[in-house]
Amino acid sequence: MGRAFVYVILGGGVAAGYAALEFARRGVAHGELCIISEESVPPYERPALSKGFLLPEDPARLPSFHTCVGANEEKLTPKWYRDHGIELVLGTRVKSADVNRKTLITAVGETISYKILIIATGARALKIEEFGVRGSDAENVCYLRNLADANRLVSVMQSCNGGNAVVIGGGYIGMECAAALVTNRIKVTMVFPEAHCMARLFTPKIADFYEDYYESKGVNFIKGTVLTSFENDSEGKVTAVILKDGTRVPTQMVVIGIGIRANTSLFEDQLTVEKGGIKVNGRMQTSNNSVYAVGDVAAFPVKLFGGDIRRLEHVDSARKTARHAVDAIMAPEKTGDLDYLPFFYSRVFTLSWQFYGENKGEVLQYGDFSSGRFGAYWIDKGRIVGAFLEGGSREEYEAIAKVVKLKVAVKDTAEIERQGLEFALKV
Ligand code: FAD
Ligand code: NAD
Ligand code: ISD
Repeated sequence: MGRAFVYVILGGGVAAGYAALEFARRGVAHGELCIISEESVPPYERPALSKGFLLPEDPARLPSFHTCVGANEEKLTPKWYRDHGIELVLGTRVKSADVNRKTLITAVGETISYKILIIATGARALKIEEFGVRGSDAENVCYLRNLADANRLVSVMQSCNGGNAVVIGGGYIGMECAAALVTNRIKVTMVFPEAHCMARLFTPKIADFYEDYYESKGVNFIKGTVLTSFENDSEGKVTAVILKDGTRVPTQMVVIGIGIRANTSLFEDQLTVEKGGIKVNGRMQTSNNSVYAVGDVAAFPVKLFGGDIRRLEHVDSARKTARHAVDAIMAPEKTGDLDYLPFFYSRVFTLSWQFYGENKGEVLQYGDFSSGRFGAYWIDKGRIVGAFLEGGSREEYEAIAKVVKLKVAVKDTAEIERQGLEFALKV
């Protein structure tokens, strides 16, 4: 058995949703496009899963956060796909791909062929077993990547009300889930190997601000160590975590966020892979002309970084690379190389920050770190290459984005440090 399409998007996450919207805008004909997804629902805004979805009051639930509401665009409901003649093949895992034959084979043995393929398979959460620790399949241990994980996390949280949780990992998932757990009246201990939270991005001073804030909400930090084992009760539920330094932390639940791996495995021996992702050019085209890759799985040249190949694990990049691939496919003569400004953000409690560019070179920090009105610029080879701001307004965030986009030259670092945000607002 088999079906044939002109365009197939493999993966039904954020990038797939934004690609579908762009295909529709460019007038894809009914029956030409299909999205194959292992998930049982159409594409949704994954960032909502660690924010609105976990709220104790009036939590976000589908269909409210289907793509593309996160970018203030249309909401693509199941009806939208039907109305646009876009086939959704949901609850379906693709188990093999052949880019020479232009075919995909699903777990139930169906062959789906394409003329053009967009790989949008995203990433999977790393399991603690990959670090030599056993037992994360216990019913009160949670990961968070997809809707099924989020539903499970909510149900474990509900059965833990007023209790304790251990959060393993001090990155995005760890920080956002810890805030959500506290909001759900659960007492949190965070455990991570680095000296401070968000070590890939924050400076020690920036991290201090967020750690102090979390501590004021009752979060306890255990830094510089890792989990070595779980302790379980007779039903297999985790009752405590044991750390490398010997500490035993009793707990009713565990949330693990220790990074991701891009889902490249179907293509590793067929397409060029770099930086843990599928390598593409500025038009999101892989080493095979008929195959494009977008979102978390794509490693693409970032013009702003001199064409360096980067794999970015963030939603803005997923949205923009997806749209760019469709532009390159549907309007090749009018589409050049993507000129992307890397953008990262988070929202926790009443805090909210944005970061643009890269955190490379010398850092200049400004503002009032006690009141939560602060920011930072990163300067490399005499130019601003990165900018961070907590609690900014839309205009202020646009200003810091602009100084990075323009790579503004810096003559007097002391003066920029003194001016702080004003410097960006004047550019
Ligand atoms: P995904 O959205 O992960 O979609 C991949 C899809 O491919 C999934 O539907 C998956 O089931 C499917 N798939 C994979 N393999 C197969 C296969 N073999 N067969 C069929 N289907 C397959 N980024 C931010 O910038 N800001 C945030 O606030 C933010 N919050 C986040 C919160 C959470 C809880 C998570 C998990 C991520 C968050 N991110 C955030 C990251 C952001 O969501 C991702 O960068 C984005 O989802 C990537 O989009 P994607 O389409 O490439 O991958
Ligand atoms: P991450 O890379 O942000 O953080 C991983 C963390 O794991 C590290 O900070 C480290 O503290 C910890 N770690 C690594 N090895 C460990 C070990 N052996 N034991 C204990 N801790 C260990 O990854 P994440 O937080 O898991 O997030 C997963 C993905 O979701 C990322 O792609 C992230 O970008 C995305 N996400 C983004 C946002 C956002 O942008 N606001 C929010 C949620 C999730
Ligand atoms: O970018 C995002 C984000 O942070 C969310 O929570 O998209 C979602 C949507 O705003 C949810 O509606």
